[in-house]
Amino acid sequence: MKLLISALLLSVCQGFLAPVPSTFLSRKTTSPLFATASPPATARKTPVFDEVCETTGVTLTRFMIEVAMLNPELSELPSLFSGIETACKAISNMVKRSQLTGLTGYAEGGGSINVQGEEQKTLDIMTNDVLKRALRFTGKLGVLASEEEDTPVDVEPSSKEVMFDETSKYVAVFDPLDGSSNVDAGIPTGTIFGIFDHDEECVVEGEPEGLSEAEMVCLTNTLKPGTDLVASGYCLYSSSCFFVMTVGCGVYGFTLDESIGEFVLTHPNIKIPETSKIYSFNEANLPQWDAPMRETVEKWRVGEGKSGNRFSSRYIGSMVGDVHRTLLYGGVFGYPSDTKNKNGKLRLLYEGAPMSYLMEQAGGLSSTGTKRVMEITPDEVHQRVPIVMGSKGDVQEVLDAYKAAGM
Ligand code: FDP
Repeated sequence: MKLLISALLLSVCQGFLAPVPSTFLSRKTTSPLFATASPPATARKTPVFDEVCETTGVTLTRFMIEVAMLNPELSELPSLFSGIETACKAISNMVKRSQLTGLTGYAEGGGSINVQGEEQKTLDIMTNDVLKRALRFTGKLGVLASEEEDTPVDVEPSSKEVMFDETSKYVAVFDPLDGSSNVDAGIPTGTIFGIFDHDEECVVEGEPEGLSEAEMVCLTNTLKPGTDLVASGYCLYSSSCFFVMTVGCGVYGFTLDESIGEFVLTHPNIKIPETSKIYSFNEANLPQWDAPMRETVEKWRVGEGKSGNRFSSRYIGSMVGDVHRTLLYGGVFGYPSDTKNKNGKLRLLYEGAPMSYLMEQAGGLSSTGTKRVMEITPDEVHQRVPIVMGSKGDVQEVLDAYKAAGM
């Protein structure tokens, strides 16, 4: 097997120069090496591993090294991924042990409110901190924006802390613990991240409150549409801890093997089924949804939609868990616009865009109903966006309904 992997890697490394020998093309190697949905500006290559071993297979670290070898413009991404990976392992542990270590409930006994007026859980604050620390020490981050931070935070490390050549190449946006309102009940939660290129000229010193106009412009550097994402992904803290990511050439899923402390490739090149029988919404809001959304779901309930399938409902109320199931089983997940919340609930920059990138890379669609989520440039860091994402055929049915309604 080792020999086969080396041979395959060599073929892929040589890229266009040497075609992959047909004898090496097994079922998995015939899957597309390039993105079909929303191809990035420069087509990226992804390593191809012919077999996936459960315990000694391809680790995330190894995978990212291969990605960087094949795509020299991403050479600094592995160290950043390694920071995120470490943070995910730490957060997974914190979440798992929270009932025993007293990390449950609201921060400061209640009363700690984030910029969006939501009460913060103890774990919201702690996981935010874990991520910031893990990323700061990679030396690759210029600016961070997070659900738990009011404004983007500059994380230029002091020269003492830098362990690698410091280039401040990327901007990371993340939701440290998505679905945290569920966490004390042991329901799945997750960390979502998105990575953009950073303007290397932009260096910000001092606290966000005292920034010059130029520094503020630097900080709003984070306000980019999803089409500018270099990478995105999530960690899901559930029965297993999963790390699912894309760098623009397919979606790859890794599972934490706790016996060796490594994320191991278990879900290569995830493709979402084109049509499905599952919808995933907070249905209590259905009476307030836009008519096209409401009517489509009402048809699905009774098997009168385009596919004729009678749909089932699956809603955890935790975006990472709901999207993960949707990617693997197919279906439609969403938090649509309603009469009370015109922009739905989910945040564009660190929930909507990174998850849409994954969804499109897996062959699905993600839209507000009238617009591709990936193409929306945020006006502010915590902006919300209505979302309906998932299996192509079913999401397209929603888009057609909006179109037919002249919206
Ligand atoms: P949470 O508030 O628990 O952090 O955007 C956050 C989110 O969870 C998503 O993970 C989830 O999909 C959604 O909100 C759930 O909202 P509802 O409780 O309104 O259904």
